Amino acid sequence: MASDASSVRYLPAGTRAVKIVVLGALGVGKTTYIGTISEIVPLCTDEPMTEAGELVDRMSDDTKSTTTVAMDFGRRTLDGGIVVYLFGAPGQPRFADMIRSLLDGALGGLVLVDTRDLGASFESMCLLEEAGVPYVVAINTFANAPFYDEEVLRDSLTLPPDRPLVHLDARDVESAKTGLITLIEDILRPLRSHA
Ligand SMILES: Nc1nc2c(ncn2[C@@H]2O[C@H](COP(=O)(O)OP(=O)(O)OP(=O)(O)O)[C@@H](O)[C@H]2O)c(=O)[nH]1
Ligand SMILES: [Mg+2]
Repeated sequence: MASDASSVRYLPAGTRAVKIVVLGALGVGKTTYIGTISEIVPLCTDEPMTEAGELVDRMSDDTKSTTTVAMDFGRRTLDGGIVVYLFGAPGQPRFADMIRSLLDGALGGLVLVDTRDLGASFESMCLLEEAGVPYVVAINTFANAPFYDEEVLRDSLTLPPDRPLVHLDARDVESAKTGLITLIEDILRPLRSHA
């Protein structure tokens, strides 16, 4: 089984499998992220977007032609043998019940954010807060998207100080891994402090 050179430090003995969910608004790069980081051929449930959703499924990139209709699934083995099972959520708020189901048993959530529409991220963050699942916010860098300082981002997203914020490119495996490792370390921190 492949293993990363990147390290997740101080793994408690016995931690071997972790379920995490990748969330975020429509078109922020969730499917791309899982496709980039997965060591297995990912399960992808994208289907063509039709005129029926034209008025409700709005996003910054109007050239996108498919959308996730159920979930994405991938797997990544990190250094130390920890196996991360990645579930990608659909982006439309009307699938909130589906996302709640995906969050069942999840140890963490990675919220991808496109700075062209920060407000669209609230839904994902609320679902995670409601489910009591710790999360990391990852700004997925798009070419035409505005750059904001961390202070402005935290303020705009009302992101609590204890929630990590990272920048990544969902198309680049090394960059994508920074988000995953930050999340796993955040999940494991309380376990380490009680070890
Ligand atoms: N520039 C840039 N484009 C990206 C990045 N990540 C994804 N894309 C592109 O953005 C588009 C949307 O990506 P998807 O991965 O389908 O987004 P999604 O969040 O899964 O979308 P839904 O399932 O419809 O909610 C695709 O055309 C990607 O090629 C990124 O980091 N930078
Ligand atoms: Mg998708």
